Amino acid sequence: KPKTALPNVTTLEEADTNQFAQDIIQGLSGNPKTLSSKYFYDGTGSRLFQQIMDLPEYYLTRTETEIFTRQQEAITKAFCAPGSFDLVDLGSGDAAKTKILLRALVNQAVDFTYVPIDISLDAVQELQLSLADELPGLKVAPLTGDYFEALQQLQTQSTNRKVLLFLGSNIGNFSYPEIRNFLKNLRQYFVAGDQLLIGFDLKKDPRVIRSAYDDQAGITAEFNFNLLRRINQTFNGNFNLNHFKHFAEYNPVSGEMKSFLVSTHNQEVTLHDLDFNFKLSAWEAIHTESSFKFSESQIKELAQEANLQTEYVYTDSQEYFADVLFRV
Ligand code: AVJ
Repeated sequence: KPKTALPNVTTLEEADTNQFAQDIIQGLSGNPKTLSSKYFYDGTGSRLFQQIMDLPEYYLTRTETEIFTRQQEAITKAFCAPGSFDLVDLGSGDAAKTKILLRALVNQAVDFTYVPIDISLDAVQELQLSLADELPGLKVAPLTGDYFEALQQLQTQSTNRKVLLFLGSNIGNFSYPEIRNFLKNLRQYFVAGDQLLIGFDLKKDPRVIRSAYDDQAGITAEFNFNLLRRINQTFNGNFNLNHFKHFAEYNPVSGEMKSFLVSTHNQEVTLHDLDFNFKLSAWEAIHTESSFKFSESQIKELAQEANLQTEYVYTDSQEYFADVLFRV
């Protein structure tokens, strides 16, 4: 793996490709077949996700942007206690929404360090360049890699109070057990007084939700297919992208939005570098992503179980999305 990081990006040691290989073999050997959505985000995947965020159907980004635009003062005031802090942005991506808060904090001359963490090195580097340009006074200490490895790294380099952002409904990619586990694991990196701002996509008209994951322009389908392209590239595979269909389905009872790649033929796929091959029947589906939607009471219940205090629930005018501020 090349380490072309800008000087102050910390690239975490990567057993990453091994993990990727292991996860893929396991997921494609199972029944039903699965691939983890965390592998969507290579350079191409990150760029496709940026296009998704601009789609008319993809309301999530617009609604969270509305929340931050209208309530930036209240939100940033709520972060500020005496003394400096680290604003840790888990899964920062292009940080378009975070920048609204960053600008507000910089304008208030608040002393803090911005710590973007992303699985995509490309995304972190692009972000770093854009921040140097747009907010030259800002202190930035980026990290890339697995969330918890990055947080561990942060432990060793800073003892500041933490305000952790987990925006954009990234938490929706976790199942309930995974969320419980995630919040429990996070606790190890926090002390009393630290805060978390988590973006949750709320339950709403199921058709609105479904169309956000099956847009007219087909960008979400491209995003889903890119996972196969990435696997082909990384492991010398022969997935034929023309032999799959993107399919997305929302279950309003569980709040689970599921995306699939459905095989249109009986086919056999080989990942040469892994010495791995497997069969797909006609119309067999690979489950590639779950994006959970929540009610406010479900959010509060999760917080209670994790022993987090719910400080404030910020929502948009349509109540499509909620950014919830918790205190440890
Ligand atoms: C980045 C996980 C928030 O689940 O809505 C967008 C990813 N997948 N369209 C989401 C995604 C398909 C997105 N998150």
